[in-house]
Amino acid sequence: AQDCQVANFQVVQNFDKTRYAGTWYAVAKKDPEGLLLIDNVVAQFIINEDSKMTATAKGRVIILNNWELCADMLATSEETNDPAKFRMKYWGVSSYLQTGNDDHWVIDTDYDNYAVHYSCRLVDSDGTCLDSYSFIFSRHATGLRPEDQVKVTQKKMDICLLGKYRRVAHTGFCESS
Ligand code: DAO
Repeated sequence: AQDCQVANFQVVQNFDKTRYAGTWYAVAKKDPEGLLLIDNVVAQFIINEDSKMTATAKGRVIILNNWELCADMLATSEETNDPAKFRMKYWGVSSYLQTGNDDHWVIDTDYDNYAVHYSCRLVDSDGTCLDSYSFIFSRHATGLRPEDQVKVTQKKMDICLLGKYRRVAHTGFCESS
């Protein structure tokens, strides 16, 4: 049987946040309960002078049931004893957007092409995840190379989320706002 215990999920070894920095385009996403970012999702990780990682994320959202806009999110991070596992405290530039504080794990990345970014918000009593979200990131808005797709599919399986992702379109919605 497959091991879906969150605590046993493998993350990238010797994670190098400096190489992870820069722009990532979400090409696929597994949504959490009460999703926020729908599509046109672009994340930017920045390492500041005190070596701390911060992030911005943009994406199309729908709030108040039918109000569509481009969300501008900001996040700061807190390190843990595993460099590939950190906590991200995030909030919207506009007050009507979500705030939160989630565990963020970099499951896999080659830094130059792809990344599998995972967050479990709620661990069940049996150790599996009850509410998670995950981004498949690419350095290119056009998608992943076939050779990276193979690695990403394996990782989706490893974190028990194969078949749970949807494609994230990039239409330029957040470029004008
Ligand atoms: O879209 O429903 C959702 C969950 C996303 C939460 C927002 C996180 C934004 C800050 C983290 C940036 C790194 C991806």
